Amino acid sequence: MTETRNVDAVVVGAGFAGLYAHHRLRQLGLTLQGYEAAADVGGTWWWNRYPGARCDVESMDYCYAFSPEVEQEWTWTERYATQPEILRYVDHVAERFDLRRDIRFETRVTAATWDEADQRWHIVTDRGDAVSAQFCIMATGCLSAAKQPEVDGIETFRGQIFHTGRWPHEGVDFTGLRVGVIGTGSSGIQSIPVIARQAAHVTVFQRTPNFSMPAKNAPLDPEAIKERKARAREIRQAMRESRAGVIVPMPEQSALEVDAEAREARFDAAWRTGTLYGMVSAYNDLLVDRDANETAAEYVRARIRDIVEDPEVAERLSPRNHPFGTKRPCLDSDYYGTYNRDNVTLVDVGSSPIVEITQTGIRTTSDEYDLDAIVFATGFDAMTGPLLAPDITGIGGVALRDKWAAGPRTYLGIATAGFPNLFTITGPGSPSVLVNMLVAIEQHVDWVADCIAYLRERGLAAIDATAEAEDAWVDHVNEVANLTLFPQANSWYMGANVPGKPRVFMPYIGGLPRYTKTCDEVAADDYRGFTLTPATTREPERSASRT
Ligand code: N01
Repeated sequence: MTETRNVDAVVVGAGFAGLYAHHRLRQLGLTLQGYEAAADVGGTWWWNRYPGARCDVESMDYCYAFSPEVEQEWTWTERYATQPEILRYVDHVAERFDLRRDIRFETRVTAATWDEADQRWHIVTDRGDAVSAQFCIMATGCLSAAKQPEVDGIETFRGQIFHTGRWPHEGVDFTGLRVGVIGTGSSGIQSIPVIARQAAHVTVFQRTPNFSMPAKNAPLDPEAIKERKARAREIRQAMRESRAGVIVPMPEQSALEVDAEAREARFDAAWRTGTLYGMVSAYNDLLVDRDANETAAEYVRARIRDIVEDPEVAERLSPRNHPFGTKRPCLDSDYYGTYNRDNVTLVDVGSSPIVEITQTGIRTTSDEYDLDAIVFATGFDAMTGPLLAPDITGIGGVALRDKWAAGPRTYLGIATAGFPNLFTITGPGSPSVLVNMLVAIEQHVDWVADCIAYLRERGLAAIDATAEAEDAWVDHVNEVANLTLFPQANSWYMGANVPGKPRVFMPYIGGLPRYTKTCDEVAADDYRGFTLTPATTREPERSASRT
């Protein structure tokens, strides 16, 4: 039988969140054990190596700020960093702070059980590790549980099969092959143009068209880098105070207050910025008013018609069943233009669904397509998938899977009642995927580290969200979401991409500054809405049910 090791904290995951958690918790003097399913650091950037993979948040924004030294010594080369460059950056940070030291790679946490007697988590892995820890930090990422489509016959296909989120490290040569790509979210939209330049033919199986804007990626100007480094601290602070964790001008005007000509000019300027946020924030009501939203949606459709030569293909590519921006929009490099190539075919599997994968290709309700390779760009069981993959069991033997059967329930997206000392970095109910993840990650990890320091200074064994505080937070998350158009889309934000998953808008859409202020106030008020348990007794010191 494996001997159980004792540490202060287990950190699950070694992406941006897990690595920063190691850094902060080590600074507090905690003993740590990290686990990571991948063979090395990087999280989502370790796995997502598909052709064309790059970040759609600007590289100089999508990086850590905890170290002014790293900020000065690291120099990004492109406006939007490629996946290999991001991985080099992660490696640099991991090396510089010796962050791999406590991490066991190629090891997946399979279960975490809270022991009420010793007030600790007991964690086991698929490699037979058994460890006991006072704290369990789930830094498992929001988009890390890759989702295969629910299609029959995958195992019968005689060609090669890939998932964008599990791409082979040695790369894939599509030269001369007939490739089918299923899915037109960010991963499909980034990879299709690159695959099309190599393959003999690409057939895109599109269920729902998405809104995409040109990234206008380019090498970074050395002067811009210099200027940015000089103002790095001030800019990062402004990012923290911005709604989406990136600096975006907040418009005062409604899209419906201005005439069509003025609107067109504003959208033209937004389109030219080559940013995700430019179009979405061109007017203040695009995400809350369907008529206002339709002006932006129609603008993008008009750009698709401008680019795509075949009007029927342009129409098939034009999103019509969800408001603009309510499924995550994409940034692309020549996505729509790719459909002008002779070797690219767009198949609408929204109207003629895929029936099965056969030995030789894909059969839809109306046709059959012969293929040598199939790429699943079908996304992820987002946000809750990675947290529900291990068997997590809290007070009274309650399984997290059961507690969240009707959708995730958290307090501040960072804790869930009945699971003491379990912290979910960028968990459901926090801004996470709606904002610059790097800013969200640092805010969460800092909050957790400060909370752990608070507990240790006072000799407290455990912290647990109260059910009242959690209920109030869940109500607030839903209330804010329902003020927007987001719940109208069948998006992964809503769990709609996974059959049987509860339809709940998972991230917190109230904006980063408001969220951070709430977290800070909770902490300043001696962790309002949490129950704190002293080490010497199993009775709660006080039951703080104020929310
Ligand atoms: O996944 P997705 P993704 N039959 O869920 C389709 C981040 N990201 O990997 O919309 C047919 O967006 C599905 O169709 P539908 C970013 O946050 C960032 O592309 O469900 N089709 C959809 O078209 C992003 O939003 C970056 O009807 C099926 C597609 O597959 C998130 O990750 C890069 C199907 C999945 O799109 C996820 O992006 C990449 C089926 N059975 C990702 N099942 C950057 O930073 C699914 N689909 C640039």
